[in-house]
Amino acid sequence: MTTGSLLAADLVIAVLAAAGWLGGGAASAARRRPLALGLVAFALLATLARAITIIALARAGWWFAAEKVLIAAPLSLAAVAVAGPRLLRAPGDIRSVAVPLLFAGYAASGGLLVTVLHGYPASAGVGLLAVAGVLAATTVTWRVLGARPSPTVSRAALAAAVAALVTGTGLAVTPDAVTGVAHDHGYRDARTAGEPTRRFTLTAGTATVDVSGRDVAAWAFNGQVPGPELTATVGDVLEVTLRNRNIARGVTLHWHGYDVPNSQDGVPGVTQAAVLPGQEFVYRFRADQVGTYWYHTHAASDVGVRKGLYGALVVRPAPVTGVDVTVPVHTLAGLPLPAPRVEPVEAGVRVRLRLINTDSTTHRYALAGTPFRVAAIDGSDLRNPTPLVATAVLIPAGGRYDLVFTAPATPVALSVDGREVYATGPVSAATGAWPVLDPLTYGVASPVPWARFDREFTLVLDRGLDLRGLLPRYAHTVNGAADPDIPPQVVRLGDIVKFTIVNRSQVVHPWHLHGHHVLVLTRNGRPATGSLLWLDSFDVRPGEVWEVAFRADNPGMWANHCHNLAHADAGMTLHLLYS
Ligand SMILES: [Cu+2]
Repeated sequence: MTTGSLLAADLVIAVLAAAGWLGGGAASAARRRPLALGLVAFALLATLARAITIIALARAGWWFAAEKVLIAAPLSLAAVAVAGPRLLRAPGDIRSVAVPLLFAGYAASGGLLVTVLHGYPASAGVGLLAVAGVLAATTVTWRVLGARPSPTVSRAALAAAVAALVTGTGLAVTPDAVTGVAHDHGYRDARTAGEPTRRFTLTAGTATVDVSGRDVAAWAFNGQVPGPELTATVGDVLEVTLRNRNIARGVTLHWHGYDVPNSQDGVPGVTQAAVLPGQEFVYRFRADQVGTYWYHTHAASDVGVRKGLYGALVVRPAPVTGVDVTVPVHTLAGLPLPAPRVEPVEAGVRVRLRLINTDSTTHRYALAGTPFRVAAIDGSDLRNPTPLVATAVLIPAGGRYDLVFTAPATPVALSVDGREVYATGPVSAATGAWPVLDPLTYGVASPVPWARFDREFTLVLDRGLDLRGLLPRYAHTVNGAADPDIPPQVVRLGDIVKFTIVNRSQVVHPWHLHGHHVLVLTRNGRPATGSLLWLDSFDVRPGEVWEVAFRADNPGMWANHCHNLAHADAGMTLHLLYS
């Protein structure tokens, strides 16, 4: 079992245990003895099972197993200790165990609420708050059921509540704000020294586009979704004029995976102001990285990208031979893009498929009918990639894979999540059961260029209630805080920086640092053994721990966020800052 599935199992069992105790309490209050006994037996079993999942999580190296033991376990144990003996004494009136059973239920629910609502980091204040809540609920129950509340319990509830308030509850801690930082970008400008300049104009506006025969209201560059494919030859200067016709929330261009100078990065409020209707902005940078990339708006990025403000950016080495096809995958108004494309290719011709995932969730790609190699990931070539047969690849949100093969005499077909998007002829292949490539073990290793790190940061990805704004929100958090309250990570030019990224939540977080490519060191404690993997987008699945490193060689203030853009919008955005 993976840590992620253990976490999911632990959550389900915790819910069942809480439901069992609460149900048992309610049944005994209603004097329904057999039902009460059955539910209590069920709750006991679930509580025992929970002990097993927590031990398994600890053995799997899960960082937060201790916290489950510190908060959830004492409450569960207290519940069992209070309710168990009373039940075994087999009292005449089963109603007399209702309060202890309900206490057990409140305790189990309290532990669950701390995990789900508060998230990381659990503090003494939060623990005390949970205990106070459980004791208060128990006191109220006592009164409702007509018994006299125990003065001990009432006093304990009061004491826990006061202690929680005194410790500041950990809920009201305000981390250092990002404010007061001068945006002084000593960026690498694209100085022209006679390089050819590739000029494009992208005009953002609302548009009605045709997707599989249906009219869809979209936001589009130059009236099309995806926007025009921007291509260059390495060494060219790219000059892209962005105009906004009528997107009221503003637009920008972010060059996803392209390590441009900070001033060209297109993050509104960080590197530039959003381009409002009637305005324009000219981006200019040298195309000095070959490979497959994409561009998208970073203003209101969740809705903007989803509605269609994106396109491919491909920088090729000269000259290009063979067939070179870009496949940007997107979901527009629930409809999949691109439309299937069938083009015969002569046997023996080299084919490169540039797969781009422009959605906010992972896609599964399968190439049937030929052995192929993954030549590059996120624009970086892999070292000695071996041929793959009947193997699927998973591309994270924002990620790119270049698949290469020599066209066989028979047709080949590429499918995304089982839907064919590109083929050289009719192919019938069941690809759903194919194993998935692990890029961390693919290709031939080279030595990691760094042995020590100048700075190390840990990012714990989680969910939790964010109470700092006007209205509470259930945010996606990093280290217990949500944007704009997550302190920036400050580095100096030339530092070798290590990030440890831990996913404590129940959902995948595709991580994306702007302006830099990170080298994958380990995943779940196991070193990457394949070709050096330089990524700009990687899925950190529930329960996973990734260690990645990069050289701080591109000064400025850079967004560092989840590329599930709804998550980024709901708090999961922070910044990397050069001091
Ligand atoms: Cu996320």
